[in-house]
Amino acid sequence: MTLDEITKTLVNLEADEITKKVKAELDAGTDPKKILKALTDGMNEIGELYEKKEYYLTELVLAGEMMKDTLKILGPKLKAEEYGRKEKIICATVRGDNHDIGKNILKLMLLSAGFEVIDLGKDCPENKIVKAVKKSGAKIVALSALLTMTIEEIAVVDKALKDAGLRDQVKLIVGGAPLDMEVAKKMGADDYAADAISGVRHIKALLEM
Ligand code: B12
Repeated sequence: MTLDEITKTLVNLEADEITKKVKAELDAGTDPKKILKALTDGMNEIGELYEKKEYYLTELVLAGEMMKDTLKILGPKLKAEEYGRKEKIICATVRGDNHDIGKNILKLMLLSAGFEVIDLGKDCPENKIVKAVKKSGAKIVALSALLTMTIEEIAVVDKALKDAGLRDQVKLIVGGAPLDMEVAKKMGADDYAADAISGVRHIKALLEM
């Protein structure tokens, strides 16, 4: 079996097959990060099919569920690589936005790099983020925004952190399909990364590690 097959199984929405194939690939000794990349490629393809109106919302929901099932299996494998750096990172998807697959992948990559992750989930209001920063002393807030409509929520979080006098102690990094560095900065973020792997690299740089 190849990693291509994993991508295809996801794109073809073979829900009964995907976890079996991921398990088989892990048993064969494949790097879990490579499997994750194959799945992410599949989700991107599914996004394109949705844009072309070949797939509809039902397909998106099913793909999301399949992806979640595979992350349950891959998560512990990625965690096993942990080497014990315990900086805290707060992760959340902004208010109004229920897309959490990208955020969950970032979380897994951060865990596998040895960070402690405080996951505030999806559709997360700014006051919950402010409270978590206060309580944890985290130096990084990593936000995901997938909808054009929810980009503004980044600015809302930036302002809430400023109002609480916490903005100087945290760096705000954002990601998600509708964003780029320019938009991210306009919304008050300190940084942007296009994918979870470079996201971890950027976070390390923000922490000057
Ligand atoms: C799966 C999906 C869904 C699933 C989400 C399941 C889930 N639990 O997440 C469901 C079916 C629920 C859904 C619902 C909707 N969706 Co939708 N969805 C998608 C789809 C196909 C894939 C998103 C995804 O998971 N991609 C795979 C992950 C791995 O990629 P990612 O999220 O971009 O994350 C990567 C990077 O961006 C980055 N990253 C992400 N976050 C962060 C954060 C940081 C800090 C860093 C550093 C990096 C980083 O790292 C990740 C991994 O490398 C996209 C299409 C697309 N091309 O993005 C549409 C898309 C985002 N959805 C869209 C829409 C319109 C909707 C709905 C409004 C549809 C509707 N009519 O109801 C609803 C909105 C619900 C809501 N309030 O949130 C539009 C948004 C258009 C826009 N620009 O606003 C898109 C772009 C599809 C389209 N072309 O029309 N959706």
